Amino acid sequence: MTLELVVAGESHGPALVAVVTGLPAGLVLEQDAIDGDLRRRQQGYGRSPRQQIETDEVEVLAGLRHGRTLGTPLALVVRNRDHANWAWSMSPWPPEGEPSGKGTKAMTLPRPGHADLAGALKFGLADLRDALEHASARHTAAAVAAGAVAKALLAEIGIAVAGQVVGDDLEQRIDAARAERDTVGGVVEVRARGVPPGLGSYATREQRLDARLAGAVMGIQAVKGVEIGDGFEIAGLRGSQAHDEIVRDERGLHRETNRAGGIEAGVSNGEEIVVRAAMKPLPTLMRPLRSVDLETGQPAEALVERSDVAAVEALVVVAEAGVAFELARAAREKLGGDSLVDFVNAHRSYLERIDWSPR
Ligand code: EPS
Repeated sequence: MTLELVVAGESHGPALVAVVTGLPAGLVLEQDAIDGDLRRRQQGYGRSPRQQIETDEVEVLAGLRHGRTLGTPLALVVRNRDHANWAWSMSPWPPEGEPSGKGTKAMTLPRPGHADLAGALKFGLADLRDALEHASARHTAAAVAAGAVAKALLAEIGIAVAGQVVGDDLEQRIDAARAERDTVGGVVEVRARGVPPGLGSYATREQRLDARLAGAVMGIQAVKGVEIGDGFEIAGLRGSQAHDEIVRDERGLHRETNRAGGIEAGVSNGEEIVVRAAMKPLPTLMRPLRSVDLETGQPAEALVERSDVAAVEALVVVAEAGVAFELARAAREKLGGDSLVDFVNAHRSYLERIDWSPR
């Protein structure tokens, strides 16, 4: 039993669609909790005017009845309100009538750092819009909706996932960059409390929880680095300083430090899971970098279009969703169960066997 997620959707298409399979039956979902995370993702300093057009809300098309999962594929939809302005350009079927609205001209000026050039070459595209639309970070709205579902499942076994921006100078950096028509990135941290020892496995590379979380977070648009625990700092320490000594108390076997970020040998060790992600500065620049016009082959400046100065605070919510989904997936693999009751009971009896309780 495992959890899977597929997201379909283009940034200016009609909607984003997330399909989640592998949920147990009987999980209660709260629309407000999902919409709350969607709203958090839209907020944050440095976002583009696009966020004033969108009011992201989840619609459920399948897999839920009267607020409870059915144990069948769950289909979540987040509509793109901006699609109304792109209806001709982003029409799924050949558009009728004269071109109108936004995006009617082919894009041929790839932006360094965006999907434009790699996508055009890989898929043989003449209009870069065919590459950037699905690659766009707009897509993360649907992943956040799925992540909120994963959080609801994790809450049933006492796991809570929360993130924050690392560093306190983000707003100043954004103001300074905006004044110079530039962009910034940043670092975010996600922590998961209540994760029992034993999620993930060293049996194969694919099962290692640290590799899976790194993949989940690196798979988010604009993330270029991932760290588990004190990952990079540990490299410069001695072994005697780098590891977390084992002690026994009334909660079972625990650690007094957590340099490993809650994972050893690809398996959760019962301490808080700590994942950090480094986000690159966004690639759509109001003072564009050098590029080449793919239509003429001549040097040119990269495309300039509406964009964010930063989306670091949005990444907090998206990274929470990625970590939550992967932890929920690992928990489904470990605990199984077609109904939520089976899943929760399996968790309880496992904790009894290992004599462990969360901090
Ligand atoms: C993005 C470009 C901008 C961002 C978008 C990601 O979109 P637009 O071109 O419509 O202004 O706003 O992010 C979102 C729409 C969102 O909801 O996060 C990009 O090129 O990746």
